[in-house]
Amino acid sequence: MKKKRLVTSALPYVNNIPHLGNLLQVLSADVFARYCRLNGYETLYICGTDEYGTATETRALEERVTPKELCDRYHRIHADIYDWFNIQFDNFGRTSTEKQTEITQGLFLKLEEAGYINEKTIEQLYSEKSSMFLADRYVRGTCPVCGYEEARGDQCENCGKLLDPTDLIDPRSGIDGSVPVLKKTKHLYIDLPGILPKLEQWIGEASVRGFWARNAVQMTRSWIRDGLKERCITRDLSWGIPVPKDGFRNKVFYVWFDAPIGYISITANYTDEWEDWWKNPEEVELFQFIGKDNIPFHTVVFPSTLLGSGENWTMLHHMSSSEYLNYESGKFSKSKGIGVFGSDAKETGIPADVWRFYILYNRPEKSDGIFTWKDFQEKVNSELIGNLGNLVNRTLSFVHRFYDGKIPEGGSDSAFWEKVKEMEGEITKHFDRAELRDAFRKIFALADMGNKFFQAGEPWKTRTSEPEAAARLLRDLTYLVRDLGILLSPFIPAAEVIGKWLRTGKLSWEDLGSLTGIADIEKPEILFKRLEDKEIKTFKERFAGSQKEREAKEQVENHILKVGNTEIHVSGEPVRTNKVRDGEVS
Ligand code: B3M
Ligand code: ZN
Repeated sequence: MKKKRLVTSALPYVNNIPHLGNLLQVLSADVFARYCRLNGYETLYICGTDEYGTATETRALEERVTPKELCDRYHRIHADIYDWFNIQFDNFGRTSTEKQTEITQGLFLKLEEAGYINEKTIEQLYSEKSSMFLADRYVRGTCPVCGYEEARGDQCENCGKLLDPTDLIDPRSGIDGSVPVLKKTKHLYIDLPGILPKLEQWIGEASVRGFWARNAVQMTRSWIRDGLKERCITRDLSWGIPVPKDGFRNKVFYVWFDAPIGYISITANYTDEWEDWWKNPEEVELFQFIGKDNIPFHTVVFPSTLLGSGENWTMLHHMSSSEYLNYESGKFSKSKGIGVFGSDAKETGIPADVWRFYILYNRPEKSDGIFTWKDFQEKVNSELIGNLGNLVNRTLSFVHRFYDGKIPEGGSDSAFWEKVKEMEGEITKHFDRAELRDAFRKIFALADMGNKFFQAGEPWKTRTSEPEAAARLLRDLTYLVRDLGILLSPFIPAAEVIGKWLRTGKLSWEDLGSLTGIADIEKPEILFKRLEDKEIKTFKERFAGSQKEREAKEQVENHILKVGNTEIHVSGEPVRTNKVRDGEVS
């Protein structure tokens, strides 16, 4: 029996517009889920926005809106961008829902019942002016190491040293500038060391059975080796899930405690049968796609929550944790606004599938990857167009033109098909292990083999000199083109058009390698357009520097002044109000 496949990608925070590095997760999971559906697995792909926490609350303060309004706005932006990239979620939900509260509180109560929740009193910096405890990063002061005066309580951005807020010299509140005082407060901790024996046993088995990515195994091991400590799961905030326990009712759960539970609640908001997915480890395999910075939360913290609850949860099967995708010479950065953002990609006029092609062709699986405009152009022109597009086009055009669109009758080249089937088997194996980059590259190798076969067969000559050989060649190649359409469609949904040209109806993985089912074809069109030097040069300039710099440039060029959240033409007329953007908003 084929197990059902539950696919998730990391739930993006709502306080920013996603850049290509973030898109990588959502896109990878989409490719995998599309593959699973095509290959007959009952599949559910779940994602959504991660909405609670300090970052949202502060951002809302800055933008002078409520956290809820902020989340509504960014949830839409995320949903629209993913929609443009043709991401086929079964549900793209959010964490700020009733169900999330219900399930999170339920898990907490189970953990408490099992004895895995401890209470501790700690001293924390408190702003009397705002009547609030300050999250570490909202305490500012002078770094004790390098003397930088704007150091944050969790880390000095100047010298990189990790800090405790109480280490800062002359600490002050980053929210209101007042001098904070130390005040005693009680917090709840999840007893990770207590759960550790169960966790270790589970990791030992699951990491092998689910062939976790190498970085996931290494990082998980080193976290445990460095000694698991109890983790605080409560915060003094209002934007979050209330803690259902006397003495803590004015606190909420820490965002990383509730965020992964979002996968479950987003499913529950989608279907009442959610337990068939999440409490069904016998029949369901959970595949999770995340960036490497989120590994321990998915392999240690979240599994501990589930194991500690004593309930029968569906646990992580395969962990697909990608490396970073860098931009030109530096890092993509949401906070600095560097790189190409989801919204920018759309504005270039380059189709979503071309972006999908390059991001996935370059998917950083074993080491960090890099996005450069030059490489983007080269790969698109040589592989997507020069190799794949060329084979599809020359084959189908030839059939259309010289065989009147009818697939020529005749045998097939068995040596060729043996090789094709061998490669298709390998590609399917890569897909099943979520080795998407390897799968993708091998598909292009298959197209390359097709091109060489075409070239060597010289059908433009043999069509008259050896008509049977030419007919066999074109027949073989047309079926290869169909296979390529199937294999590629999870990556590039536009490839589904190949099925339409071949008039085959909906294709599935089972059609791979088969030599029946095509009778006559439509006239093919060009799949993708080349990227020209001139446009690449323009994009490179347009997307240089940070979003803020670009915006300033644009404003100067357009004579726009920005006042608060409203942009005003120097003529005095407001042009865009409340435009959401990355980086600082007034
Ligand atoms: N929101 C971090 C991020 O967006 C965090 C992931 C949550 S996954 C449950 O990168
Ligand atoms: Zn410093």
